[in-house]
Amino acid sequence: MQLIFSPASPFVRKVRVTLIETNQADDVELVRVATTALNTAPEAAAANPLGKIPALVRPDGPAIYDSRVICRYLTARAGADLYPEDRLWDVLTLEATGDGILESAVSMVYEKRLRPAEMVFDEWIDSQWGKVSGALDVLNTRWMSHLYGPFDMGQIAIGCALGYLDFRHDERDWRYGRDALAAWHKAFSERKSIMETIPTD
Ligand SMILES: N[C@@H](CCC(=O)N[C@@H](CS)C(=O)NCC(=O)O)C(=O)O
Repeated sequence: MQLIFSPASPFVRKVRVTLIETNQADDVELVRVATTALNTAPEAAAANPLGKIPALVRPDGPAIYDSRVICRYLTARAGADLYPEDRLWDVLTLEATGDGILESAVSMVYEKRLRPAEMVFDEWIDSQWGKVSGALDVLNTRWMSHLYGPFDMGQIAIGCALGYLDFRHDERDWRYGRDALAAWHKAFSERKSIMETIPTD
C-alpha cells in the first residue's frame, strides 16, 4: 500500500500513528507530496478526487481517503480494537472533535498563507480560533476520564490535534487555563507512535 502524505499534515499523522499502533507501518510505502488548497499535488489528485491527503492506495481495491475512513480501515485490517463497540459513539464523537479542531486550525493557516495579505480576514480567523477554543474547554472539562481510559481512536485524534496546535499555533497558548488537558497531552506525547510522527515542514 502507498500512503500519500506530508510530514506536516495532522490528518496524515492520525493515520501514521494508527499504522504504528497496529503494527502495520511496514506494510505502507510513504509517498511524500506538497499539496495545498491552491496547488494540488498530482499524486494526491490521482488518489483522491478532492486532492486532499491522507489517501491510501491499495493494491487490492480502490484508493481510500479521509483520515477517518483510512484509520477505521486500518483498524479493521489489523483486527485491532481502536473503535470498541461499547464506547463507539463516544470514540467517534471524540474523533470528530479532534478533526473539527484541525479543520479550523488548518483553515487559519491557509487563510494567512494562501490568501493575498490584503484579503486576509482577521475576524474570520478569530472565529475559527473560537471554535478550537470552545472544543478545548469541553475536552478539559467533560472528556478527561475518557482520555485516560483504554487507548482508542478518539485519543489519537485529540493527541494529533493538540500536537498541531503546538506546531502551527503555539503563540495562542492553548494550555492556558486547561491544566487537565495539558497534563494528559504531556503523558500521551511520550507514546512511541507520537514521538515518531512529530510534525515537520
Ligand atoms: N477530512 C480530511 C481532511 C484532509 C485535509 O484537509 N488535508 C489537508 C492537509 S492537512 C489537505 O490535503 N489540504 C489540501 C487541500 O485542501 O486541497 C481528512 O480527515 O483526511
